[in-house]
Amino acid sequence: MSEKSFVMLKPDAVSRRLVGKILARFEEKGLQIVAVKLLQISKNLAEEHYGEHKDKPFFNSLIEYITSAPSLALVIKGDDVISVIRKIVGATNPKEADLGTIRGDFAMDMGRNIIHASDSLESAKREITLFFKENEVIDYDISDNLWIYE
Ligand code: IDP
Repeated sequence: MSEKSFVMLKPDAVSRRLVGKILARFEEKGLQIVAVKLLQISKNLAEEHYGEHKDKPFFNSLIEYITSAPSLALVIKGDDVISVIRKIVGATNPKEADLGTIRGDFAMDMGRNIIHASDSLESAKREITLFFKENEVIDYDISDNLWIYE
């Protein structure tokens, strides 16, 4: 069964013009973009999205970074999409992320790690609802899914 994840290209990814390269990795893998939105995240939205980290020492700098310039919010669909995307994205610390992952190939610093991806189906649901209205997620089928899935 196809599941959905929330993915966000953070301000450094957009400002460094890496959007095309990053989206190509998801598309080439066989995943499907079902929603996309360029937005400058407000302080309120950033604080809600990262609510679980509010007591961490890096929280304020994280909010400042995420709200500093436009981000690209996405919903991506596919089988086992949460774990497949987390593998493509790589470890939180880009210096430790494997080469071949997005963070491993494009980033250097925890505080500039260029991309967010949901860590569970539960958080995906919460994050999709935070960033998108129901009618902004387009649940279409494409015929080449037959060449991607058995
Ligand atoms: P994740 O993005 O890989 O799921 P989380 O632990 O949920 O990692 O942290 C959320 C975000 O907070 C990270 O992507 C990163 O931008 C930032 N962050 C996490 N730990 C640190 C830190 O130690 N210093 C600076 N930023 C951090």
